[in-house]
Amino acid sequence: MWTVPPFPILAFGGVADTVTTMGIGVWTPLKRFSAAGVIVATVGAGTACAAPGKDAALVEPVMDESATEVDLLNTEVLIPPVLDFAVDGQTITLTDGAYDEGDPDPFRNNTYAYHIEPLYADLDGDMDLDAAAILHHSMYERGYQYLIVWLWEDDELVQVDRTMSGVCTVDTLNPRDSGVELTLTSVAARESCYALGADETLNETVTVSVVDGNLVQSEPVFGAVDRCHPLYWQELVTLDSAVTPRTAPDRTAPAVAEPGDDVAIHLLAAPHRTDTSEWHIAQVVVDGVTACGWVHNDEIPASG
Ligand SMILES: [Ca+2]
Repeated sequence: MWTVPPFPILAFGGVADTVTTMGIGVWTPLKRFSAAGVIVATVGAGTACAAPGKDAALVEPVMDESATEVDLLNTEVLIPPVLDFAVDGQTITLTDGAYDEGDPDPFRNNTYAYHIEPLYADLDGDMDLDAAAILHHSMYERGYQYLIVWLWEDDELVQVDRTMSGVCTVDTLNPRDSGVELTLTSVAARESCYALGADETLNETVTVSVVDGNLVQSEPVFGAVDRCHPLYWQELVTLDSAVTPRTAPDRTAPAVAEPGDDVAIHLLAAPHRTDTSEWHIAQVVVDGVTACGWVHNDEIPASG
């Protein structure tokens, strides 16, 4: 199942950081161009089959497609953090779907462009179309592909301030009933393809949705959007199931599994547990399917 990545140059690099907290909420609102629609359908009235007293007017929701009228090729975009969740990303302004920092030093110049232009799906299941796109960042030989998600909220498109970490390339992005499906080549969270050997990547097909404002993986099993494949220097440490892996490094994020659930939880760790991070990515194996989840350091027993 391990495969060679299509090209080895992709890695995170060069995004300026500004201090803030990592939120799970939403970000910049964009302009609204049209209104939502709800139709009222009268069912049964005037028909031979209508039962007496049953001529009720039923509200039948229709998908609100207002988001499709927002210009996402020319807009500000937040570049969400992927390597360090304690910092915020920077914002850039896309013009015709691209941004060039204009640094005269070609070794330092950051450029961004849509790898897959915005498409529309109802990611949070509230009967209005939301948007998703893949934005490719490159700086010299380095790069990263960001899943960018916007929700239609209060008559505006609002960007979710999270993306998937550990992604090398996204080959396809398609709308699904309750999210977007990606076929991707991925690595471990917080790592870059650039720094890896060719055989530490994995091809996957996953569906991403938004649950209570949280960007989550909804298929093939519920979990974090961040990837959790072990690198060549990591080992899997099986944890007691009393821990609560979450979809984000945040105590308020949804639980991937609750203590006592019939799952196996494997921490991705260096052999001597030199990682002193507050949060650690783990594999959560549910019925043989591996999801990813974040485990707080407080829940991990100290290694001898
Ligand atoms: Ca929606």
